[in-house]
Amino acid sequence: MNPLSRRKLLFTGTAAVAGAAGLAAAARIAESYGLIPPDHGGLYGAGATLTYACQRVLTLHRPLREFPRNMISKSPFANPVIFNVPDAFKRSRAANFSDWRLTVDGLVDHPLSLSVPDLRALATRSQITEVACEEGWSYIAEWIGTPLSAVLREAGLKPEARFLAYFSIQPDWWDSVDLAEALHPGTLITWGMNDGDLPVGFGGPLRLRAPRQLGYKSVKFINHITVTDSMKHFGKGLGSAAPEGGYAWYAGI
Ligand SMILES: Nc1nc2c(c(=O)[nH]1)N[C@H]1C(S)=C(S)[C@@H](COP(=O)(O)O)O[C@H]1N2
Ligand SMILES: [Mo]
Repeated sequence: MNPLSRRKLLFTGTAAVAGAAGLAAAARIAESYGLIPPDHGGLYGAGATLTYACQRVLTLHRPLREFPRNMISKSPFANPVIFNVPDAFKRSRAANFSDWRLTVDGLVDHPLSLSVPDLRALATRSQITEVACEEGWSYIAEWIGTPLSAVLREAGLKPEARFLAYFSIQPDWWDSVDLAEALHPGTLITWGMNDGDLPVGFGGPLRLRAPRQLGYKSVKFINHITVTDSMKHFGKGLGSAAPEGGYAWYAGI
C-alpha cells in the first residue's frame, strides 16, 4: 500500500468509527496524551492530529522497514541541491569537512560539539531503507551512521524535552521530530552510504535519516540540533518549514 493511501485509510477508518462528534472526542484524547502535532492549527487541523495520534498509538513500536541487500537501488536519485549550498559549505568541503561540527544544545545536561570522527567513534548502525519523496519517487540504499539516541544519551535529555529541531547549513532547511522518533533506533545521523562515505549529493558529511517518515524529514548537511519543549518559537511555530508550504509536519509512512 502506498504511504498516502495508508494514511488516508487510517484517517478515514478512524473518522468512520468516530463519526463527527467522535472526531472532537478523539482530538481531546490525543491532546491529553500529548499527541497534538505542532502544525495542528493549519488547514488540515483535525486530520493532521488524527493521523499523527493514530500512527503514534498504532505504530510507535513498529520495527523499521528494512530491505534485502539485493534491493539496493543501482542508480539512486539525489535532488540536485548541491548547486544551492552556501559558501561556508564549499569551504568546509574543500577541507574534507575536517572542521564540520554537529552542535547539540537546548534542554540537555551536556551541550555537545561533535566532529564526524567523534560521531563515528560513538556508535555505528547500518540499515537498508527507502527514501520516499512526497513527489512520488523513491530509492533504497544502505545508510550507515550513529543512532541519534546514542548522541542524545551522551548529551542527556532534561525531563521537559519533547521535540528535537535540526538544522542544515543550507538556509531554510530545518525540521523537527518528537522524542519517540528521535529515540527510535532507526533514526540515524548518517555519515556513510552503500559502504562508502556519504556523498555530498546525498547529504554528506552528515544527514539526519528518519526512515519512518517521508524524504523531506531527512535533512541534508546538518550541523545543529536543539532539544526543546515546544516548537512555538521556531520559524512560524508549525514545527518545520514543510507545513508553512502546505505539507504535514508529521510525515509517517
Ligand atoms: N538540506 C536539504 N535537505 C533535504 C532536501 C534539500 O533540498 N536540502 N530535500 C529533501 C527532500 S524534499 C527529499 S525527498 C530528500 C531527497 O533525498 P535525495 O536527494 O537523497 O534523493 O531530501 C530531503 N532533504
Ligand atoms: Mo521530497
